[in-house]
Amino acid sequence: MANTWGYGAMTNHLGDIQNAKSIIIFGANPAVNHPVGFKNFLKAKEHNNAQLIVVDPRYTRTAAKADMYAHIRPGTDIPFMYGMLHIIFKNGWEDKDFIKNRVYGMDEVIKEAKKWTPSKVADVTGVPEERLYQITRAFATRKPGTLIWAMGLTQHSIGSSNTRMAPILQLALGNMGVAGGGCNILRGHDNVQGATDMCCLSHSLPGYYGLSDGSWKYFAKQWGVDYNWLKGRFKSKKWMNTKGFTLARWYEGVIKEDPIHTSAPIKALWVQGNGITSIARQASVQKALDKLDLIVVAEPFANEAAILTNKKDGVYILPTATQFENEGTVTATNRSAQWRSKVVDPMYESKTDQDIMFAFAKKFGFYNEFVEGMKLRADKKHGKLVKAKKDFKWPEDAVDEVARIIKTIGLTGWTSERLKRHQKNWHMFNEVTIAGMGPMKGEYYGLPWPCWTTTHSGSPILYDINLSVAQGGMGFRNRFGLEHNGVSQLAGPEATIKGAKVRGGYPELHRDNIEKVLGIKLTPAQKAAMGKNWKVDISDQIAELALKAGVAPYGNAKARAYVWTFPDKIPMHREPLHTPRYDLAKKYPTYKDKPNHYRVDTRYASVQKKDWSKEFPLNLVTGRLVTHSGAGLIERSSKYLTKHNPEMFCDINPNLAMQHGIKDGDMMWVHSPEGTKIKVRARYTYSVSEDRVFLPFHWAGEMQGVDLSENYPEGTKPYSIGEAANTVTNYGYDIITQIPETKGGLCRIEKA
Ligand SMILES: Nc1nc2c(c(=O)[nH]1)N[C@H]1C(S)=C(S)[C@@H](COP(=O)(O)OP(=O)(O)OC[C@H]3O[C@@H](n4cnc5c(=O)[nH]c(N)nc54)[C@H](O)[C@@H]3O)O[C@H]1N2
Ligand SMILES: Nc1nc2c(c(=O)[nH]1)N[C@H]1C(S)=C(S)[C@@H](COP(=O)(O)OP(=O)(O)OC[C@H]3O[C@@H](n4cnc5c(=O)[nH]c(N)nc54)[C@H](O)[C@@H]3O)O[C@H]1N2
Ligand SMILES: [Mo]
Repeated sequence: MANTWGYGAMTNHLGDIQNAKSIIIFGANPAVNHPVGFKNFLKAKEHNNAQLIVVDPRYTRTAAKADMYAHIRPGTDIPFMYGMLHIIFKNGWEDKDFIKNRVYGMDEVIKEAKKWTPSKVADVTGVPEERLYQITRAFATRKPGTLIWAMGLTQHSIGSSNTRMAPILQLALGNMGVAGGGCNILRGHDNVQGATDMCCLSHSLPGYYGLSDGSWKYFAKQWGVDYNWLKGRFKSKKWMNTKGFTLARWYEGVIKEDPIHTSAPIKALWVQGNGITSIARQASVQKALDKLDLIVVAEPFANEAAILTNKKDGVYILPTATQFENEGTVTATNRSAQWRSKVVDPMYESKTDQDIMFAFAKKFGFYNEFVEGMKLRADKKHGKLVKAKKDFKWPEDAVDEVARIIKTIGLTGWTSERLKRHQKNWHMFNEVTIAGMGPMKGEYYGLPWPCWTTTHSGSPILYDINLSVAQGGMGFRNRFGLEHNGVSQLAGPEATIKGAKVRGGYPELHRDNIEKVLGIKLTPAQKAAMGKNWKVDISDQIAELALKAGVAPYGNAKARAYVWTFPDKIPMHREPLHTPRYDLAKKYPTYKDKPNHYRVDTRYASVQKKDWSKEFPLNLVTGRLVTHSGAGLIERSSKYLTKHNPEMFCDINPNLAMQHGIKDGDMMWVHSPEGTKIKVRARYTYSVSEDRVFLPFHWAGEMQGVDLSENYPEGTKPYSIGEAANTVTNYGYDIITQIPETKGGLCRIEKA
């Protein structure tokens, strides 16, 4: 099970942050979580005197390096950003030309921003008016400015609105599509972007192709399997086009705490590369694990899913090789690919992830279908697939298959041959621009997507119309039709991409409009070979002809500030399901309960109808430590890293602690509205205020005061075990993505 908690990649890249004159960080702590990349932030300060602004409910190590810091109440970033927009529009600091030519729906945003006066913002967010004004002025007047976010914005019931709000702020300032600007989402694991792009998710096919008949048929062709065979893998056709459960709530499919909508309950769990103890609401996860018929964990350590469960049989741990014992590509946070070489052969009896999957496919009788796509090549001239070889070579043929199929985000140029060349020449690229030199001239490091053709440079900065498409320029994608409410969705006449034959905006290209849009005439042979649109064009002619005309195949449209298909057309503030300001929940209520979302009903209003803050008055913030990662098993299995953080703890303000008679180093209980509790050591710090506590989520192996040591197979127990923060994280899920509200809950504390 791969997982993708963040969403959105960097529009620019880490080196480009050095070009920024101002940097605003919402809910990210790169000094701790991206410490190597953080050097670029510090260089921007040193070289450009860039103003570093941090918005975080805790005074973090990143905040310690900042010029300005806003101590925000968790879950109130939307009011904060509307407050910024309020001041921006009032002072005329917005980029009017950019908005006119490249943005749809800003009027609605302006209307909403008017309501968020600084005094109102101060009341909701806890950030004083003067601080909001200082920050806004610094960010709006020192351009270009880059906007950074990570999990502090996403892990909320309004996470998807948060991640729309931030780009709106950048669109208003015209900070998109420029060096030193952009929305730069710092992603998590080294390959979380790759996992997302390959859609290790339940709602889409690889490359974000939707669950539609057209996509399935395209993939059947590209995989070299019969469409009907694929269909036959599902209970019925309906389920083929229906989203599955999310990682966040797979357990509902077993224990059905909320009503589910599926063809059959889940009976077996296969875990490959996820901690499981990193999922919110561990008590429910534990119940589900106990109830399963079968649990298989394929990974390098004794995954603590197998420890958490009380199940005594039907649990298998398959020793899996690490990245150092394997070869292939990964995708970085800025959409660029990296070839990774094997350091040593798989040790002991472990097998690589792909060999485990191959063995699985053999056992279940679909091995031939599973690997067939790697043996095919595109006959571009005829727009057909041909079988090129009897057997495949791993990983080259897998990489080439991805390049051949995934056109939506432009992976066509990511051939194994090119990516290996980048690895060999990684010293031939500029750190700040990632442009190649010497033999790598004309290419950007890792060919950041979209990399439209097998000779394209890659695109280091998305949506830059001042760069030719051949050098990585492009407009916004035309994804949502030509017009809405009578307003054109295409970019305005002044937003012509540099060197393009087509003036201003134009629609995404398909077989039926390409002649008209590009002003060309296709030969009958060209037409016959061409796919229906640029996303399924095996001949790659649409992309190649587009590039010849200096345009990107996906069109040149306006960015949407107003999304007519979402529950909130423009981002709206809604209080977390468990809020310490119940007075505001009435004014800014959450959503209505949502039926059948990723196969499970999700509660919103029915949770918020109770004032939980009476019993649970403290905000619960969870996050990361520099010495540990994710579920923490890897680091807790290291003697040396364990020494730095030997024990699970709770960061607590001394004044709050004293109210409960908790001394520094005492054991304390943290209770949650779920009726669960954890016992952890108190750590005094002023980095959290008296109204909130912080828990790292890197521990497992204890459950509500119970030590689970006995469940570790001999010799596998890590040097440190502890309570999981996720035993007390609250119910609550994002309305679009179902990311858990692990940064927006409440708790109560007590001396243990
Ligand atoms: N409360 C709270 N919970 C959170 C978060 C939070 O901020 N607060 N953050 C969330 C986020 S953003 C994320 S990404 C998740 C992270 O949570 P997880 O993804 O669960 O974290 P990891 O520990 O990185 O888990 C990866 C597992 O993969 C194993 N592994 C490593 N290399 C390989 C390999 O090559 N092959 C295989 N098969 N396995 C391998 C590791 O041993 C480890 O057990 O946690 C989420 N949970
Ligand atoms: N050392 C280390 N590095 C890591 C990881 C790790 O586990 N350890 N994990 C990797 C992964 S998978 C990911 S996704 C990234 C995550 O990287 P980050 O997102 O930086 O990680 P977090 O510490 O979970 O959260 C960041 C900050 O969000 C703040 N925050 C919480 N709620 C809010 C809010 O409502 N508003 C605002 N503005 N801020 C809020 C928290 O106080 C915290 O300081 O890190 C990656 N890097
Ligand atoms: Mo993550």
